[in-house]
Amino acid sequence: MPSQHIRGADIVARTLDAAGLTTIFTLSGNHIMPLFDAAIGTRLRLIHVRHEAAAVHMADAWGRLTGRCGIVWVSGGAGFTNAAAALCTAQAAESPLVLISGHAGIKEIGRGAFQELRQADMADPVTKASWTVQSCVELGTDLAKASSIAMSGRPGPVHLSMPFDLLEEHIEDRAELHPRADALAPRMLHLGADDARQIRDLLGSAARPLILAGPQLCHSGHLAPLAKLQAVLGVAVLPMESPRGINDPRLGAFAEILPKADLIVLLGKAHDFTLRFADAPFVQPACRFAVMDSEPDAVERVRREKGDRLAATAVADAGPALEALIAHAVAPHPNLAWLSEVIAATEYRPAAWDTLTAREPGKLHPVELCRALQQAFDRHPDAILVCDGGEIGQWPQATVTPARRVINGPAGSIGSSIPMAIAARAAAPSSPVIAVMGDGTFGFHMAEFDTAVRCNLPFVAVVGNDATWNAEHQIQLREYGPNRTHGCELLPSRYDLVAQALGGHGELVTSAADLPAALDRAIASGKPACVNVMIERVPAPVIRRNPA
Ligand SMILES: Cc1ncc(C[n+]2csc(CCOP(=O)(O)OP(=O)(O)O)c2C)c(N)n1
Ligand SMILES: [Mg+2]
Repeated sequence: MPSQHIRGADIVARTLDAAGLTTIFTLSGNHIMPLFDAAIGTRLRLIHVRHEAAAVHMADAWGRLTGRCGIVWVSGGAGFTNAAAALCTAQAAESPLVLISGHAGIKEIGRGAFQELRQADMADPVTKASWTVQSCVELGTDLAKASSIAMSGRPGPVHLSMPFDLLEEHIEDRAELHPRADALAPRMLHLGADDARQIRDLLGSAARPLILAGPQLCHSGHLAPLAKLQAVLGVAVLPMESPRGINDPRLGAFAEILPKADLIVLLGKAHDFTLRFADAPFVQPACRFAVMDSEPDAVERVRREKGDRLAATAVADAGPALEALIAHAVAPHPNLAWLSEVIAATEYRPAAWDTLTAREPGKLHPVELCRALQQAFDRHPDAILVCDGGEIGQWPQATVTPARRVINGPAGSIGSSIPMAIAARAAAPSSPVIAVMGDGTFGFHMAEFDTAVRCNLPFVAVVGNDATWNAEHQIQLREYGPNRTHGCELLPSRYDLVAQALGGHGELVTSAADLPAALDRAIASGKPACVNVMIERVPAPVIRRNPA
């Protein structure tokens, strides 16, 4: 081929390389082998996995931790459908990623092509945008558009199918095939000065205001500005990224003071189930609202739900709105007693937890597990916490205070933590990564220990092993009675030996006294590790100062 010609797949690889999007989470397949070939000679690094959903979870965690778009390559057909299952986790967590799927050749569509499937239609409900590239000329510019959409407004996943024949096609090289760097960047919707002042004055006129920040502001990079906003306004700013919503154990006894608020400012935070739809008795009927959201539909939803109690609205991105509110702050809110009351409620944890121990021999109570975890985070302040899975996942969210964390998020999906931990290590190569998950959750992606060993991306999976799908078992106990529990039992399996068998480090822990040293050994091993901790089967905490 003459040198002035370029292959479609090379356009894709070079676009990613030029944009610095060089970490690719992928699993091979016929349709994307041109991309694998095109990666040779570029800076692209392929982290190739054992299940396509894991690649999406990795890109999701990567996006949340780096603030840059995660990139996934998967094959067409079943490779794509496996990957698609993980998109709703990233969508609900407002995490930017581009899923590139291989696809039957465009010339073969409708003719019974191998793995022919309406992939773009399938991904549509779980993405911000989803389409099939229509010509080789558009491969680079469509990719740039996909990245920009993923990063803009409320961030989220975008899916792009790239037909095999377009990736293989050779066309004359020319400048317009290669998008400029700014074509991949997000389009920002800033909060105007008038809107910022209006919200500020509204906050000042309320007696007991609260600011609730949505999932995208819970990602690394926004936490310091959120704390700053609270400091300059003297108004509590609460990050919300848990499907447990107002009962998120990270927010302590927040649900107890929420009904006292007379103004709730939703900063990129959806009016949804996590707030119990902000209805009484969770929120007082006279409470007013203000909304800043990049999506006009999200603003309209609050208007529909709350009518004339909606006191101010602005269509603006959450990140820039946060900065504008800080810039326009003048004096702290006069009701500092209210701020203290909110902080006291959200920081409240039952004193009994400090000394709680397990009743059953050979097992730990989850708070004992978390005590040792907190010590590990004290020793490694740069460590990243990944939390997942059912009842056990709630305990570290309540009690461990890492500088950076990734949780499965509002989708309430389990299973993502092993891939997310691997991606966290790739994003922060010198930081220990500790992922806490249930035994059920461990099973979803345990083969990714192989990926972590191969790619030298160590992390520690701490399994709270109660030999149960306990979150669902607890529902059965509560709703249907102790005689009607079934279908949620698991075995007390040796997941530590699974890690060992795949080339990692494994520890079995059956007493609280042994856990700190086991965690130390796991971190020091420099290998992907599993600390398999036998725990009691207890319900997750719902924190109240005055339990009913
Ligand atoms: C993908 C997915 N499948 C099923 C569920 C329902 N679910 C939520 S928690 C849970 C049990 C988790 O068990 P485990 O990981 O062992 O944690 P535990 O609750 O036992 O602490 C299940 C099945 C879900 N949320 N997401
Ligand atoms: Mg369990």
